[in-house]
Amino acid sequence: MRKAINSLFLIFHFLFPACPVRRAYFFTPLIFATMLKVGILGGGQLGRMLLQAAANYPVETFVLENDPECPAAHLCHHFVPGNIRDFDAVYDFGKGLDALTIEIEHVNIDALEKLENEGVKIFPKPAVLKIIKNKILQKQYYADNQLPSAEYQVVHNRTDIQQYEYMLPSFNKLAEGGYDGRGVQLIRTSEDINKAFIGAAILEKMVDIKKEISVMVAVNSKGETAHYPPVEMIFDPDLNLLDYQLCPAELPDKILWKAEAIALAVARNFHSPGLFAVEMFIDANDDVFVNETAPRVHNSGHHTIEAHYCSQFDMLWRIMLRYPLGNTDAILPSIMINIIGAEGFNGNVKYEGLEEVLKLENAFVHLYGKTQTKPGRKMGHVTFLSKEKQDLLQKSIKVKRTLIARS
Ligand code: AIR
Repeated sequence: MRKAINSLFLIFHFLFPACPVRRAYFFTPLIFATMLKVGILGGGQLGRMLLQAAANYPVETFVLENDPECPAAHLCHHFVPGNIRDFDAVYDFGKGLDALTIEIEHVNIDALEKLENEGVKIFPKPAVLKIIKNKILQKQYYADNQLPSAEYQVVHNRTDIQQYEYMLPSFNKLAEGGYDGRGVQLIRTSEDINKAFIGAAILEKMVDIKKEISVMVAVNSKGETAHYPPVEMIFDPDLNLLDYQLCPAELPDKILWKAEAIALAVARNFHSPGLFAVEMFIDANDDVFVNETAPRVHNSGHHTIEAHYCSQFDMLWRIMLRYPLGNTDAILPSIMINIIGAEGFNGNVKYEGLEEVLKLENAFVHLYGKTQTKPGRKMGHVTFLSKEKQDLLQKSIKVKRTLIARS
């Protein structure tokens, strides 16, 4: 039977070499187990870790990114220099490929739509990227799907914000372009209204946050899902960047079930295969609110590399290559600490304290290969596994004090 299908595809391939389904995407991995060509838009640390996982699969990898020295450049089969925001660069990059994914949202979605129409599989679908890339559309999506999210208004300047003074304290978030804390600011009182962003943005009522968690959901092309246990995120209040993250989050069952149900609904309603990190708040009344969703591998899933049977990166390859979804269970509880460029240092990076951290039991160190450090830049992360929460917390404090990315 398999031989017969193989022959049919070979005949089809030679008769219609230009047909968009010529690479027989749907059947190739199952029958031929040949090398599919998969491209990644962006070459930062997320791309790098995705490529580390790709090494286990029959896949030929391509990266599009401006900087030939970026973290992912030396781990792919083919590095293509180019701007991920540029239509022609993305279209030319993607047109010979079987599938594409992103490791940062700021990509040219029009080019991805054209590629999708021509038969290239995009993870996630460009329609989802359009919603997520724009915070106004993203908030609208939660409202349309009855998914709880903090009250908000669309604003463009300080005059708009003045109308909603009753909502303060609120966050002013640019609709497009921000990431890792950029493009987000707190408008605490009417005095802060002066600093309002000019341009399409939202004003989002501040939630009285008790806990911030994230649930990673995997959706395959058949619509099957798998989700990872929630992680608890602790942010650096000054940089608005993830400081460290515990897994599993400590939650009463009722909140855990609520959060998992919401995360699954967020991911399923996109009707797209892919990996989705659903970030949520739990407030003082134990209500759960969706904060935002990342349609890709995510910082809140780094611990899965060592602490879970199937890592988030492995999972995305399983989805893209049409293999069964992996096991999301934890092997052991874990903590993950981001190594962030130290304040006051700009330039060629040097890591202080690396040896000391490597001496710690069950430390898994990931340095991203960025040559230049600057304050607040994500330079690496460290994961620890342990049954004891106290042990995890102590080790994370030690890492924060010891491992410094400076110039
Ligand atoms: N990234 C994407 N969205 C949010 C984050 N943190 C990752 C991606 C991207 C990299 O951060 O991997 O390529 C960019 O990092 P940097 O330090 O060059 O700005």
